Amino acid sequence: MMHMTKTIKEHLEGIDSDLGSLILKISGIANTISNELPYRRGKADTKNVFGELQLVADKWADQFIIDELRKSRLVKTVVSEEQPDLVKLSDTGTFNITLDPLDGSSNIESNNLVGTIVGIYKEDLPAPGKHQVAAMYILYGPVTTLVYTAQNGVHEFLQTKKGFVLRGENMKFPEPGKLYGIGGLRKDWLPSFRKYIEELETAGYKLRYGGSFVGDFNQILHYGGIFAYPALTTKPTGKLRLLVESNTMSFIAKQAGGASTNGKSSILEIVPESITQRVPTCIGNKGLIEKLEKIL
Ligand code: AHM
Ligand code: MG
Repeated sequence: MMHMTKTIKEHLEGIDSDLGSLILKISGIANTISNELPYRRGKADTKNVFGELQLVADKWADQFIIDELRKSRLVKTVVSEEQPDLVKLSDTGTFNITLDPLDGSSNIESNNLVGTIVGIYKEDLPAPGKHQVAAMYILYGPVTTLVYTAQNGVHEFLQTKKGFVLRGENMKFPEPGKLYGIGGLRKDWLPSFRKYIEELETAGYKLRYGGSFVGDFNQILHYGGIFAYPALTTKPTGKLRLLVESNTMSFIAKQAGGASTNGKSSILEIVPESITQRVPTCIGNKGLIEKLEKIL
């Protein structure tokens, strides 16, 4: 049996204590969310600011997480995928949060992967992704896992009866990588992007795409390769949201020795113009991202 000892609480002892408390508090939402998912199914008959039909689970998880963040007293404001405007929680909190409460929620119906994505800033939002102080996600899979970085490397934890315990420390994208996972219809990809993917296929990279950013990113982190929801001829900015989705994963990728690009330069450098901005998103092994930037 695997020898599992270090808890997430112990692991967080090495970082700034308020930040450690916040990450620990957020880790505490995972059990409730995975336990409630069986009971929070179906459509909510409302749309979010992106015009997407919300699910009962999306709205419930959003409210639940925001309430927990409020209780922590550590958070000033939240930008959430499910909220049209910045949500103010307190005047005194130290942190500002970006949140995708339930990413990949179209996977709920088929019981495929979903996750929660959280970016942590001290600066007021919207701010460039490179200014995050920490970033994390929770993946509700066969085992619930949590991945975080507080600029101290990327670390993965497994949910057990004892809570989250350390599974992998200082994770790096394996080289040269094995997989690619790309969203959008192939016929809508830009010709240069399609050519790039065909080269990867020729080189032996295998397609694995599950329709949840958290799950698709997580497998690239484990096996190496590239994830993208690229610019489409029909949607030049792609689908993913800069603040609540792409910046958070890009920050984790950089800490894991990888890189991100919108096609031209690092996603983390983009100065956001609005909290709802979308961005073409390509993330993975650094060499693959550099090659993609050259081709595009
Ligand atoms: P969501 O947060 O509303 O679920 O939308 C984001 C999801 C990502 O998880 C995933 O990469 C993408 O949308 C999948 O889109 P598609 O279903 O078009 O493949
Ligand atoms: Mg999402």
